[in-house]
Amino acid sequence: MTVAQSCMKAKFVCIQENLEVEVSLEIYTGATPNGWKITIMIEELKEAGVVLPEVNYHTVSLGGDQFTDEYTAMNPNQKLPTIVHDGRVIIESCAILQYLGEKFPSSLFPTDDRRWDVIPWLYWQAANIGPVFGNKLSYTRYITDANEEQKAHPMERFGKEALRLVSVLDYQLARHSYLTGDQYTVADIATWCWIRSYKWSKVDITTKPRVVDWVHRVRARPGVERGIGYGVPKDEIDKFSKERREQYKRGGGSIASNEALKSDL
Ligand SMILES: N[C@@H](CCC(=O)N[C@@H](CS)C(=O)NCC(=O)O)C(=O)O
Repeated sequence: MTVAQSCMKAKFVCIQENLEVEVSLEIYTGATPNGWKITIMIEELKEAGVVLPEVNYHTVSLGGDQFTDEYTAMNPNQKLPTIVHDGRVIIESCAILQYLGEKFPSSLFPTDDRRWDVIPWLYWQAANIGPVFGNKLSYTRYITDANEEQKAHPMERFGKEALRLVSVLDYQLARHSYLTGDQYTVADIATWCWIRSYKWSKVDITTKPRVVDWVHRVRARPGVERGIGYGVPKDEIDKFSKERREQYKRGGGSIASNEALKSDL
């Protein structure tokens, strides 16, 4: 759906004399760690009792939807997710989490000064966990245009750095129940989406029982259960079938190859 079409779907409701504009939330996402951040957030907001506008999902297939002119007009970075709300396009998963947290207040994102306990850890996820776990995963599972010798250095580099980040998470969890304090927030959602698939990226978190416990505690939340199911059959949420692993390998392989990198749009 184009941005213009999305905007046309906006619902206008007139309350008393004031014209209050209630616009739908258009979410462009997919079954990937960055995509699930948003589907989980929506379900967690519902769990928190927040009344949301109409939510419309649009699946972005990474087989090429991200490169279409329509999608690029919304998200020049050509990655998912993207949302459109109230005439505004927001890109970058963590910025979207912050936006939703601010627009639809709940305990997931403090709107007072305590937001500064959370925002730096959202940045930490975006700048560290996402890229490092993403690269570790690519070298472990996807990249086919490099041989084992060529892969050895980045594998060691991203493998060690991923473990260091897990120990940062463990340090935080030694002091409180969740990443930024005793309250579960958007920072947990963002980080959990990458850490929970540690077996797929082959980052051994099992030496950190607190981290493993946090992975299970977050997984047990009903909002997470529903959000993480986006684009995946229920019986494959925690363990992909052989066919899905092959499908992810093929898709990941073409995205991670140097061929896929363009020097301009
Ligand atoms: N920093 C971005 C990263 C987004 C990202 O890398 N998304 C992946 C899916 S998890 C993607 O769209 N990949 C497609 C591609 O690289 O062509 C965010 O957090 O939104």
